Amino acid sequence: MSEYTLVTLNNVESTNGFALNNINSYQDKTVIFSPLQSSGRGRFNRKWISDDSNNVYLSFVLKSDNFINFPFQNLTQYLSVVICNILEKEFYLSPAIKWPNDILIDGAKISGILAESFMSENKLKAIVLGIGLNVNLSPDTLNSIDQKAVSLYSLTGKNFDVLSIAKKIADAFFENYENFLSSGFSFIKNDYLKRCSFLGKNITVKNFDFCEEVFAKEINDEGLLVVINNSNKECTMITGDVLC
Ligand code: BT5
Repeated sequence: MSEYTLVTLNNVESTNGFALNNINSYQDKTVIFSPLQSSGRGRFNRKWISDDSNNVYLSFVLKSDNFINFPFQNLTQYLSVVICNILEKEFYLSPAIKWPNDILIDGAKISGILAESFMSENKLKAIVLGIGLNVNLSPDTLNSIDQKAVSLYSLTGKNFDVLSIAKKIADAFFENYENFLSSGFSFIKNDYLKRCSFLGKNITVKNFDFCEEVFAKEINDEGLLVVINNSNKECTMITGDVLC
């Protein structure tokens, strides 16, 4: 397993924001953890909702002198597989992955992942890979979210220690990180596909403000979603959202 450094904060606006603002203070393989987060962010400027309960807010600082050949496209997918393994082994849940990297329990979102990059002098210097996992989030807060959402607490009625879950996630992430870096998506393809929801079904996809009904054909060897649209044309989705 790769060694990593864990930095624990008490409270933060956003672990991703904190990591990016202090990027020069942290080496490769630093993990920033906070049990509280007041201004979490999602993709496309969306918000990651929290309350005053303890949850897992984690950001991995990943640096390299040479990001050529780095499997960027699949990094969030690698983390989604890590999270699914933990939800299955530690909590006996049956998570599904909604492309590219939302983690759902019975169709309700329990975890989201956001990768951001840090550039300097036109060069990519670091990636900050953030994950939010609803551990003790209250039913009231879950109800305020504009899609179906759950927490470990809402599913089990139990409160959990978030630091120990955060450590399990970081341990599992770095256990196979080097293997993932050398093999890319092929290293996780089977583990990813077996949790993949929506494949072989008609789905709605959204790219910016444009929604379209398509048939979800497959995930290709690069981890991209291949769909067939209404004109019977095959398209590969690189970004965007899958709606139900
Ligand atoms: C994500 O974005 O799902 C990525 C979320 C990443 C959050 C982590 S927390 C640690 C780190 N620091 C940060 O500031 N961020 C990262 P996206 O796919 O855009 O989904 C956002 C959507 O998920 C929202 O528009 C809501 O519909 C829903 N959502 C918001 N908060 C949620 C929550 N706590 N649980 C479930 N769904 C939520």
